[in-house]
Amino acid sequence: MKIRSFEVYILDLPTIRPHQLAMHTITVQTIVVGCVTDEEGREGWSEVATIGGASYGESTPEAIKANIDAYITPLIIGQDPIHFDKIMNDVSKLVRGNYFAKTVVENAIIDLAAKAKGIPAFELFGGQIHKSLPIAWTLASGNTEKDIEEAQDLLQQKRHNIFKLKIGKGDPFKNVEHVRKIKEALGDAARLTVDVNQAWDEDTSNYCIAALQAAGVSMVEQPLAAWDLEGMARLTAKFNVPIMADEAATSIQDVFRIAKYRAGNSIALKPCKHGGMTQTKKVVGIAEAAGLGLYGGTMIESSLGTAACAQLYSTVSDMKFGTEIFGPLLFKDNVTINEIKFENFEVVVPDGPGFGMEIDKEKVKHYARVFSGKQEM
Ligand code: MUC
Ligand code: MG
Repeated sequence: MKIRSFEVYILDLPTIRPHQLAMHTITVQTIVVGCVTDEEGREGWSEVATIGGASYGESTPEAIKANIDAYITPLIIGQDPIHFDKIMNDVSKLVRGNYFAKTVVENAIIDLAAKAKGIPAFELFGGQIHKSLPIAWTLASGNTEKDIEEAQDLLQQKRHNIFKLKIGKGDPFKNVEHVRKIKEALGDAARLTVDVNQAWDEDTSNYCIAALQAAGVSMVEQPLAAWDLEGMARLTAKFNVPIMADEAATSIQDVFRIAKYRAGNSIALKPCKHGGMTQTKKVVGIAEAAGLGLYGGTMIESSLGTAACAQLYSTVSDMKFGTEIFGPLLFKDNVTINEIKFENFEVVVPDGPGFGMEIDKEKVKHYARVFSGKQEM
């Protein structure tokens, strides 16, 4: 069986409420969906999400699609999907960076290869260790009372007992007070983490992390700019609360440098940042060897991309900080017929063939942007 075609779609999916980050408030989340077909007519599907155009990272949806269409698709036609690592190795010789684009391509090929064998994709990564994983929710309404209410409701439903607060926007000192009040209201019933999304300088971090640590926060994600490894190393050495690298932890080489200089003592995994599932497993290896704590991160993918993350994370032995792959719960609608289950504070790892999700082509068509060129499914 050989790869016959690769199509890329850009979809805009509305969220159930505004989701406020340091650089952007999401009301419509843009995802990029890939579909690979083989000569027998079988299909593999993949998804990556992006946040706020170019404001979160360099890979915009438009660039992902353009670079796959122009530079990656011609390299994969005629190849055997089961050789997904070899295929991506060949691609990487001619396409630098472009980690999100490579993830769309590799994940679709993996979905196809696993479906053709009638096995879940995690079997191609050594087998499933966890059937379900702890799942955090992000409180990001921007309002203290609303966030407390939302958290209490979710605790009662047994949906989440880990909450992340996005505190990179606005006055850092007011934001720390916002976190302290939420922690006080929830007490020991929930674990609270924060994500600064690179918004603070080192002085602000020194003051605010001390206050967050005193308030009982259990992890601080990416307080400084992604480039500031030295500053991250100083914060990691200074505080007991774990400091997590997210935007800084992209390529395997970047993660190696973080490990070497201890520029963070934990890493947020996201296949899209690392360039696919194979690269993510390499990141896991580096982190395990260096004693860095792992977190199953998200770019807020819908059910399709979340299933791929869940399957890969289920093959990681120790996910110290659990996961945050809550994306499907934030969307008003999904592009798959089946849904991912969330129960007892955990996400249940899909275990059907491929990523275990059945694509809803009508939904893909409905939410896809229309281009002047022909788009067929
Ligand atoms: C990020 O920076 O971690 C993940 C969860 C969330 O609310 O935002 C994303 C991005
Ligand atoms: Mg983050």
